Amino acid sequence: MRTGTIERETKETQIKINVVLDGKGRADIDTGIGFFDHMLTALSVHSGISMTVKVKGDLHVDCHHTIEDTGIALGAALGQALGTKAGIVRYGTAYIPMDESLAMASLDLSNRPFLVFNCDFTNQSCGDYDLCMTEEFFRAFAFNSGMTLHINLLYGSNDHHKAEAVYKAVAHALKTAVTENSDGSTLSTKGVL
Ligand SMILES: [Mn+2]
Repeated sequence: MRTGTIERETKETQIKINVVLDGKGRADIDTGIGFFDHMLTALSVHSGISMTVKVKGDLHVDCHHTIEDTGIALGAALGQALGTKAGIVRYGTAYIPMDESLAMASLDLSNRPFLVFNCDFTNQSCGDYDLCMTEEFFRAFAFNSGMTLHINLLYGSNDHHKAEAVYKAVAHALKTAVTENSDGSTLSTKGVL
């Protein structure tokens, strides 16, 4: 079973994360930020990656450290579960609509961390979740898992829908990319990632 476990503690956040690439997408999420829990639950359920995410952060400051550090730890846990990244489909791309919004995510589990993020929000926040943290979360997630990640919001007007479409698009792209290939080989002209 491909699993990753990360415990990370700083003066700003205490984080315990476990991910299992089992195709079941069982989510047990508690970050103290309701909308972020909603997004991570979508990421887990739609990727098929079971995720336990328990975070105690300095929310009396704001949500920044909690969300960014969760991205760091969740990315590290995914990277651990993937190991050398041999034997997987490697690439995934998904277009996901949510009502009036349409998001596209395309990713490569390449060990070449990169984030392209094209999504503007109208409002500052959804609940206690600052929408500007969406880009910070995915940057931390991509860089700590070894992923090239492109996110484009093609159109949309409702910020809740836009964010949810983005998280679900990443989830579906990830579901494809982590799928084990038939012969366990590394998809690379170099033979190694
Ligand atoms: Mn929703």
